[in-house]
Amino acid sequence: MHMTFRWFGRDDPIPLAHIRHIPGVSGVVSALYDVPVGAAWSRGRLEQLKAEIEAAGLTFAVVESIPIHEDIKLGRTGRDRLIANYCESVRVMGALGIPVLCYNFMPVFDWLRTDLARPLADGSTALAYDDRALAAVDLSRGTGDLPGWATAYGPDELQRLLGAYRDMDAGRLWENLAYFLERVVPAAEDAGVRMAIHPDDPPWPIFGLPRIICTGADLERLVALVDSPANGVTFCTGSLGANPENDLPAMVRRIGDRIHFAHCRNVRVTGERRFHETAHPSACGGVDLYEVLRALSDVGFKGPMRPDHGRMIWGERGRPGYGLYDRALGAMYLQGLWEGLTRGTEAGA
Ligand code: DNO
Repeated sequence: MHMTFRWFGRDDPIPLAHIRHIPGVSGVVSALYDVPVGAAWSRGRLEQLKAEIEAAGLTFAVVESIPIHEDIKLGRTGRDRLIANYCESVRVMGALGIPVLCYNFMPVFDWLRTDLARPLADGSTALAYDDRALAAVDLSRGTGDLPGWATAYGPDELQRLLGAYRDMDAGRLWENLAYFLERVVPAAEDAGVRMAIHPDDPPWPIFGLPRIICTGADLERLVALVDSPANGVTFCTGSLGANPENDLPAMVRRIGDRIHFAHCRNVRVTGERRFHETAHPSACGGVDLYEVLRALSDVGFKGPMRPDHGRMIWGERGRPGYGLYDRALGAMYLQGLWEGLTRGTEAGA
């Protein structure tokens, strides 16, 4: 395992130099955030980003993400050209030696929360989600009011997109995912890139849109769609852990060497489809990170791991979930667990 840290590029208030101060963090997880969805990434731009990361003494470990155009998810005419562009971006990554690509296949919205600053008992704030609050969201105003990092859509565009998904059920979404992977995974194999799908967050349908990467069975179906080591998973403990029926360590053991990236964070489930995020340690939330990491070390996980969302603490302001302080504490906690679990074993070598 090697510890990494997400960095949002020059717009990120956290400088790379500060990331470098976190003991043990060697890699950066980043992306070209301003390329329009569907366009191929330019080698020159990615090379520049890589050079900037390396100049700070870090490596470019993971691209998170190259977003997938809605026409691919919808299976519309024109998807072949968009998929060709996607393959080109994957080839560019491979040519620069960036080995892992985290992506998702969630219709319209990426991860979503209904509260960006829920006060916790310790005086910090954290991201929270409540299905009842989601039901009250007025989508006729576009995505502008939504707390999350969805691509921004104006009211008309959003209504058109939601309309296009009206007839889309989970079965067709799976078909479109298979169509995409059948074409992109061979390109990834050739380029030496490992694809790592991010589970749906939260792991259930929202706004009536299907979501298909929510359970252990879904992850197993995903890796079987194209049976190649290049077709793998980002194991996100917070996304999957929001559904108390998911047995995370068991899932790790079943997916095994198809886990190419680990996102580690903790959540406390407080009701039906209701949860808030917490500090990383097992004692702070409902996810037993000790057991998840034990399972990861047992399956010989050697990939990048990153501390996922943290609380906002010590008066820090900035991108909710992505402050420096609590994620840095998370990175230290996770490395401590890992050292304790793996010292003297092959995984800890
Ligand atoms: C949220 C992130 C996700 C993730 C994408 C990957 O904090 O984990 O936005 O980057 O779903 O495509």
